[in-house]
Amino acid sequence: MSNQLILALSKGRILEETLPLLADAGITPADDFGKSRKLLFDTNLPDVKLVVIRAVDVPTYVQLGAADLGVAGKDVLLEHGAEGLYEPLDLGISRCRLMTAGIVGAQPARARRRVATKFVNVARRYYAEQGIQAEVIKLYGAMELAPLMNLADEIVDIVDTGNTLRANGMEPRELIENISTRLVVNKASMTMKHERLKPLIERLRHAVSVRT
Ligand code: PRT
Ligand code: MG
Repeated sequence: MSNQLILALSKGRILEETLPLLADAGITPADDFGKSRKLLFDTNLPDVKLVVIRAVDVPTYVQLGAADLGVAGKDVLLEHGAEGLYEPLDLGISRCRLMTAGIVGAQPARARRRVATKFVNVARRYYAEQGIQAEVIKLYGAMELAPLMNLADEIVDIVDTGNTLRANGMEPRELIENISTRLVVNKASMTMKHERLKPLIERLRHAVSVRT
């Protein structure tokens, strides 16, 4: 293992909320951050580098030790599975809910409910726990369209304000999980690089605690 600490960040909406939190913890990206197509960045701390990747890829990088730490939504972590990962800190950002949703007023008619989602593992587990027979259909986006097009009876998706559902004639049904963004750490790194990881995690913990 190298002497560097690699921190993997989820790009997109989580990144926008992560950067101020990192700044509060004394970690700022080098000047060229975001200006180029570069994906690997130096920071003000000589031993800390950042990679900015697709949110769904963060657990993979950290699990396999390509990154020592990562920032990822709990939804992504639930879907991916937590093997090889510690989750020492709830960063409290990008809060939302994983929910089932369907067309306003419609009752799921089929005995075997059709569910469209990108969270297939979460959905399979959830419906099994509820004792509901479900055929889970993997989609990569625009889940709200599936019931309107009669592709599915229900969706499992992220809900924040509920505006996206409402705009498509749909309503939230059951809450599956409250979601926020988490810090994850590779298990081997936590042991091998504990001396350098610990103060970093504590600075982040402090930055989170003074916000709430
Ligand atoms: O875009 P890409 O495919 O690369 O990745 P991504 O879609 O996973 O990234 P991005 O940037 O959309 O960030 C997703 C992460 O942000 C999720 O994993 C959550 O942890 C978190 N998050 C917080 C959200 C929302 N709030 C959110 N509102 N992710 C998505 N949404 C979407 C939701 O999918 C739905 O389309 O916003 C819509 C619902 O919002 P309301 O306010 O209309 O209810
Ligand atoms: Mg997106």
